[in-house]
Amino acid sequence: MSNDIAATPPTIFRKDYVAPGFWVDTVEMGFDLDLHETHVATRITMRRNHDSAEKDLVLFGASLKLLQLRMNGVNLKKNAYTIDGEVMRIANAPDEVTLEIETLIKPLKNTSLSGLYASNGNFITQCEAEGFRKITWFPDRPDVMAKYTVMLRANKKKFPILLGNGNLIEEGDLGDGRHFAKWEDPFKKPSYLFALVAGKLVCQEENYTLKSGRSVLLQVWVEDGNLDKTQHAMDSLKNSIRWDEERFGLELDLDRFMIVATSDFNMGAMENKGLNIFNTKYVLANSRIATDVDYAGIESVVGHEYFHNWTGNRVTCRDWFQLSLKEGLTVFRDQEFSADLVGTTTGRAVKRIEDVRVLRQVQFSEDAGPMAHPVRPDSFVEINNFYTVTIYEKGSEVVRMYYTLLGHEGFRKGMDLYFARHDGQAVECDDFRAAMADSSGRDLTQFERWYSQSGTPRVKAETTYDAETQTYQLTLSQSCPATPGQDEKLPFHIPVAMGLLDAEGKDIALHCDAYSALAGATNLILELTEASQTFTFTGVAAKPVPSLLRNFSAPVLLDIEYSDEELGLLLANDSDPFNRWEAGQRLATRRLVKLTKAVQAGETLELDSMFIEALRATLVNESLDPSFRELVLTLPSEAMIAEEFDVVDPQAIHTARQFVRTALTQHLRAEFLSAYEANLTPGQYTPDAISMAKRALKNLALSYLSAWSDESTFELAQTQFDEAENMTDRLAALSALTNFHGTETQANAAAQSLKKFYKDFKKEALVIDKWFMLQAVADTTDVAKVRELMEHKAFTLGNPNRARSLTFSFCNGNPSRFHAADGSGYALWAELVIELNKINPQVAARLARSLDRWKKYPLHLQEHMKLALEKVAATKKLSKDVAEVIGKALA
Ligand code: 0A1
Ligand code: ZN
Repeated sequence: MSNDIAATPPTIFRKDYVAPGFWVDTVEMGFDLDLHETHVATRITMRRNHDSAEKDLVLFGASLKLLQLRMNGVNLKKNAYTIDGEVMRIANAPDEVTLEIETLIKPLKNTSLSGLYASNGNFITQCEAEGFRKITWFPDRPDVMAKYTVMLRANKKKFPILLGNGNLIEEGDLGDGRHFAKWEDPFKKPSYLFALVAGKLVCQEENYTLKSGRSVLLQVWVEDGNLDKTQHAMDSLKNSIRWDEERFGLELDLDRFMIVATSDFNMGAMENKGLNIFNTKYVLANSRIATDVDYAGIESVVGHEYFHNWTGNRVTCRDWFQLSLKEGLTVFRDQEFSADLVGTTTGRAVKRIEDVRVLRQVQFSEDAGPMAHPVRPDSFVEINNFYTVTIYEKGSEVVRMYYTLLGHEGFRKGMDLYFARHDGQAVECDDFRAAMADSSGRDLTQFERWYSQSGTPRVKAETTYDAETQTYQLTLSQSCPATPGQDEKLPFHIPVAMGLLDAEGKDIALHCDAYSALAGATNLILELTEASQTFTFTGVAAKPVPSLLRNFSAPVLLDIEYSDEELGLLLANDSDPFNRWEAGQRLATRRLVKLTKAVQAGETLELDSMFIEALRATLVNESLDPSFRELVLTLPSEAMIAEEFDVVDPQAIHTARQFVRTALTQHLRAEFLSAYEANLTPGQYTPDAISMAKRALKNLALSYLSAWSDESTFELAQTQFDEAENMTDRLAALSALTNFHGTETQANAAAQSLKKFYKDFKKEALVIDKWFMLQAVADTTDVAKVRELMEHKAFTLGNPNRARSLTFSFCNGNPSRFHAADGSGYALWAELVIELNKINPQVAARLARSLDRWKKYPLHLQEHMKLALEKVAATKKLSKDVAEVIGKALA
């Protein structure tokens, strides 16, 4: 690296963990809230932790003006402490300490959206992971848990609503145009769960009766004008409360539970104790502005944050390396919640397929790139970069494997033991594993490798059949590629759910030597623990077709050679709906890879009838749930196809995939039209599973039909757009119109519809985000068009949702255009990362990751990407966040 590239910021290691030198018992805070300058007075009572090797009293602070620091009533002189970066050390502190700290902070200037900041004139906080230190000096680490009392004071007209964690214990006027509210949180919590909100807000509220008979107050707070969009969030909250009582026996521990929506938020939402703060995207919904996907997203995020109250808040993380302890577990819980709410077998499978799609497309890619890290990382530079799909989604898969291995009851016993042991504590991933092991009596020692080893394991399946002895042998071998810092891997403990199908596609009763107690079952969980293992099945009358990794029982890549006929049989018959879908994806991937190569070689493209007929049979099979048919008919994304290649050619992939879409429409036009007609949902919009499934299939049909450009399909899309009664249908139609490759008149009509959409919804920020996003991923949108859209008066990089809607969507969701041969996409990316770095490092670092996999592209593209990466690396005042991502990409 050249000299002008800033030195990489320091790395923090898990092995260096030292318990805090002091515990905190109580925290009392007083806020004088002012958007320009907020005064914070904090009194902290602390006592020495005699078990710690740390003898100093250590506090963290960032972007603070320190006005006053008193210890046990005495002003601390400058020479009584040292400050190095964010770390303050007070040496020789007595064993019992009361600290009184006064700080001054500037919410309006805080564009990082971490700490205390302003959003549309309201005050919002975000303290995870290390935002509390932007409010006051404090031992801001998750293993320091304390009880908080908070006094909020502010101008009553400007900030009529004052909210904090826990219970409101006092409120009143101060006489000078200001008022106050005092909040007390009865539970010990780490500082990252602290929150306050102040401003002009309105709420939908309801008294809700818990199973125990206790009544609690539920509130959803939004900005004025949005009260017609809170019902779904409220319903989702009530469903979450009920579900956690029923499935895990966990009750809401507060008398009051609040959700606040803000349009300026870095992530999805935050589980602050009793005062969840949400991105508006995961609260606001009605049929006019939100799609079915939005409704589902709200349900799962409301659930996720609520479930954190036990998995995260009551039992929290010892240090940030244990982040997946709360996140993996809570994602598993929210996935199960959504699946249980649908209730049907197909509904569960559909949810599972959707979750696995995300895992494979995003997490497998992360695991194969420069930012690959274990579910429990060993080191990081900036913790905010580790709120990743590996921590969340792979972490959830790890929890799911306990569930698969231990069964429904066994898992519940493990959870019960986990809470019995650790309520009120800050613990490690190992403690969770110990609870699962001890409650079940199972040896889960080897299972630890799922936490310590990064990379996606590959499982290879080979089979032999001996007709004479009617014996079938399945050999499973595992390996895992090298990842940064981990060249060699040891075998994982992998649950492989499986069955065998006979020639009619029926499940065979299994007799496996290693599982004799389960003889006759049609579904077995094989446990692969060695590098290679052979499982022998007896009494197999004819060569079967194996169905492996049912319900995606482990986060691995499965290599198995199937013939087209075998995949056809699985697609038509497998009793495991996940593998039924999987067979269709395998058929499609095989063709997409071959066609991509044909595009590169300049050969003519052809789609075979076996594939077309298999999809036709699924499409017209009305005994299958429409949502399942929609999933089978959806081709693997361009990103998924890219994973099949060592060197990625985004334009060839795009051409091949578009070709398959067009060819399918050409052959299945009539079937798509009937599917369209058969799945209309007239009448009032409801976000129930059946209607959502119908809309999904109908709109998929529309999207296929619009790949075959003719007058009647354009009209179909135009009519749907004009007459849509809900956002799901309207947006799908607009997307079809925008992506229509038709005449100039049609292109003009599509442009008119885009304009109208903007005009009709310009007051709805979340809909304008969709408007930008739809254009960002349109295949006609090139770099120049993105630059033009960036000039639009509604565009700003200052709002994360808006920045993501256009620029992230383009860089991550429009690969054939982003990877333009002249490198113009990367030049745009570099400009954006540099600009965002000044405004909001967390958001900048997310975008920075779009070039993670740059070594997977052809050399001429790599050269352009490297230049762009180096340009960012050479930027002055690069945040830790961006520096870490870029540093790892260039390493
Ligand atoms: N704990 C939240 C996610 C979250 C993490 C960091 C944030 O700011 C840096 C904000 C939210 C969750 O899992 O929902
Ligand atoms: Zn979470």
